[in-house]
Amino acid sequence: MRTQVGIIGAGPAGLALARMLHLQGISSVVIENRSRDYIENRIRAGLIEHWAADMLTDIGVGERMKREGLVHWGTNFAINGDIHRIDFKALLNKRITIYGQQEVVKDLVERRIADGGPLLFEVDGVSVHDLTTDRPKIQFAHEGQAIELECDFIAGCDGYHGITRPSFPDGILNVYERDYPFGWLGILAESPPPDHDLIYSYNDDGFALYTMRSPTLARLYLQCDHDEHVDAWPDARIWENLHKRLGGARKLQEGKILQKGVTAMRSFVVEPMQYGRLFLAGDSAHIVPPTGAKGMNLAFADVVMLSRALDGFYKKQRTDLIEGYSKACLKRVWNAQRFSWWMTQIMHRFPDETPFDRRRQISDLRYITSSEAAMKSLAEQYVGLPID
Ligand code: RFL
Ligand code: PHB
Repeated sequence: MRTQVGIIGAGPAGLALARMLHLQGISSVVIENRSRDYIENRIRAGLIEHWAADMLTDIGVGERMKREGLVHWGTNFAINGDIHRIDFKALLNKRITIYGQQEVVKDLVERRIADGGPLLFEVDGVSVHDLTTDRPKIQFAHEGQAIELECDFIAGCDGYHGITRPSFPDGILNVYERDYPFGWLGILAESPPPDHDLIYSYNDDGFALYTMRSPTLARLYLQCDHDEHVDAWPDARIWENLHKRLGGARKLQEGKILQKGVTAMRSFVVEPMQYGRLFLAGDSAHIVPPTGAKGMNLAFADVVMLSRALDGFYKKQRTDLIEGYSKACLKRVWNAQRFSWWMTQIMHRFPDETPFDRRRQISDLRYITSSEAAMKSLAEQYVGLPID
């Protein structure tokens, strides 16, 4: 088997890259180790930045998002029940869109199939070879058959637990990371969202986030212990904490809980994001804590850069964009890392915090919800910096 770009992983990064390359007339093969059903139903991110929603429309996968996505021109911060809205429209004339990651994935899979594929699910034993030659290879098994895929380039879009990052030779990667001493318990509930916009709630009982998937479906998150099991959170405990941590800012209606999960909070970056002809994109190269809602958006930003670099290589024989890929991505990655870390550290309770820290957090929150300059700076980061 032979293709121009071998793409490992059918998450937002891999699938969006495949579509961009298709539009540029560059061939690719996408391989995914899970089933189609699994990747289309994995509940994760929900917030799409301003430029990313435009990009999805530009590449022809924005139609359902335009119909079903919930557009927000602002967001709320509650400080122990005292609610403040940051008005993105007035400050920047920009918006964010709430549309489930699994819906984006469904739209991209449908598009890929309509484009004629190939998109292979449930592949096994994936490994990469000859990365420093101009004919790198991916070996894997599919439907019981051993396959060697010869490529010009390989895109490692296989997420944090994938195989491409560990395939870098020893000594190449610098790792930068920080773990946080808490996690997020996330639920999906048949409950109307408590406000039209999201509410980030700072509370003495711990952080909570009130977001949504539709006018009748709430997506709700509670700060919980680092290694907590969902069994420690029966429904009654969840609702009690969700009411308490909203601090009376809004009323929350209880409803059936459809899904529960705990997510660890981590900041993680590897440098460089490339080795020979292997390029990492998305979660395979970096993880942000979800407080800033940047993970999927960064994955999209990486593949915009990669598709441009590959376009330059094939159409104009340019190698500078390919060589500069990692550097170009890391600028945005570190900006998003800083923002996500900052949002995380002003909103959460920390086990080693002092009364000084709590007062400092509140002071930060008061500033970003009252000063126009501070609100504008936060809004600019939150809706996402333009890709150029
Ligand atoms: P993915 O989505 O993990 O996709 C990687 C794909 O690679 C496959 N794979 C392999 N395939 C072949 N061979 C192998 N050896 C393979 N190993 C793995 C996997 O099965 C998978 O299909 O990475 P990608 O494409 O880089 O996308 C990144 C995003 O998924 C991630 O950053 C976001 O979900 C993070 N995130 C959020 N991001 C946002 O932009 N906005 C948000 O509001 C937001 N909220 C969140 C989040 C993540 C969360 N969790 C659960 C981690 C909220 C939560 C709770
Ligand atoms: C979500 O809707 O799942 C979501 C929104 C904003 C975040 C994190 C998650 O910061």
